[in-house]
Amino acid sequence: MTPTPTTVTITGAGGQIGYALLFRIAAGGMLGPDRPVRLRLLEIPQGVRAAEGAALELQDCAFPLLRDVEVTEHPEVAFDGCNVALLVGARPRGPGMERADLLAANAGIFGPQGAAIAAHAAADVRVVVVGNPANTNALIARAAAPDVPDERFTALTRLDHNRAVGQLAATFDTSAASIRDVTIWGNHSATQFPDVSHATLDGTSLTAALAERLGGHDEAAAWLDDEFVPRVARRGAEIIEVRGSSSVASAANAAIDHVRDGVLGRDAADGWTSAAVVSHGEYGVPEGLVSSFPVTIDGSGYRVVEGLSLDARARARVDASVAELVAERDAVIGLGLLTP
Ligand code: NAX
Repeated sequence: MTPTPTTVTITGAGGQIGYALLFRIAAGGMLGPDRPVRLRLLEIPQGVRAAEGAALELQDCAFPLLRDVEVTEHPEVAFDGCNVALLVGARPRGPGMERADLLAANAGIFGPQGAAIAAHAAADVRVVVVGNPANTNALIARAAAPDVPDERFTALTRLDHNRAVGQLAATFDTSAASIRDVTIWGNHSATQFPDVSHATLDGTSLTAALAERLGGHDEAAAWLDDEFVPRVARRGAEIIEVRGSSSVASAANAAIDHVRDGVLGRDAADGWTSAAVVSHGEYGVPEGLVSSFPVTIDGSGYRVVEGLSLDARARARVDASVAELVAERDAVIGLGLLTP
């Protein structure tokens, strides 16, 4: 029997990340080789032609798993029966735009999209917010959909996670598959904390291996603070500087990893990964914030890995990033766009 197609909605589908996502999703790279997909592409009027062009190219690929593609400007059409929503389209920061303007412009996008998801999506909908400021946009979408369970709303920090793993693999001259249990804590911003204190390299302590490689624990700590953490946190800026354009294929790849793990599950032997999920107070992160945590996957989606120790250095860094999330949330409340 042919499985029922999964409806995948992509907002901002006419943009760069949208273009990098669509073909991999239609080819089965996100939901596996057995699940047919229906694509719903949501755009604003300026982006519709680009999305329509991508839809023509999708047709020209003759993907066996692709059932149909619809381009629309209407959230209620885009989210009708949606099982997986990738919220990519967002308002970028324009010249002279203050942070409050940026938060307000995005609240005006993600609030109505959250409400449309609540009203029209399938009961099992799962949402990942990619568009920045991703954590707070997810918080706003989530607040507009109070009847949808918390765990269905997530924001993407998998790109930061993958960047951290990639840096470590290069440092140890090994495969990314050798590295496990790295964590991104906090906000998808320069304050994020890429944490390796529980990470392993081929099953043994990564920090011990680092100390051995760099000649001592102080040297390892200095490398983590002065090179690794800033490099991962500023990788987006580095890509723009070198490539002349922001991260696109790596961002799409991370979004696909995020959804695939959340929907299909993840081999326990592969350890945990990172995702921004709604806090229930874990690690002292205020309830309701969408913050990045170490996560595993169970039948209903992402679950925070609890009980990990945080030393004073880690605690201070997590607290700083969470303080930024609190400030973003409070700014949105101050603008009257979110009820406390
Ligand atoms: P583009 O500017 O290429 O594409 C954005 C698309 O969104 C445009 O086609 C635009 O018309 C559309 N759009 C804007 N408002 C919309 C709305 N209300 N409804 C539907 N569509 C709308 O940007 P792109 O490079 O694709 O990046 C998209 C977003 O991802 C940006 O906000 C970017 O900052 C964010 N990123 C997030 C990352 C993460 O790890 N969370 C990493 C990559 C990226 O920086």
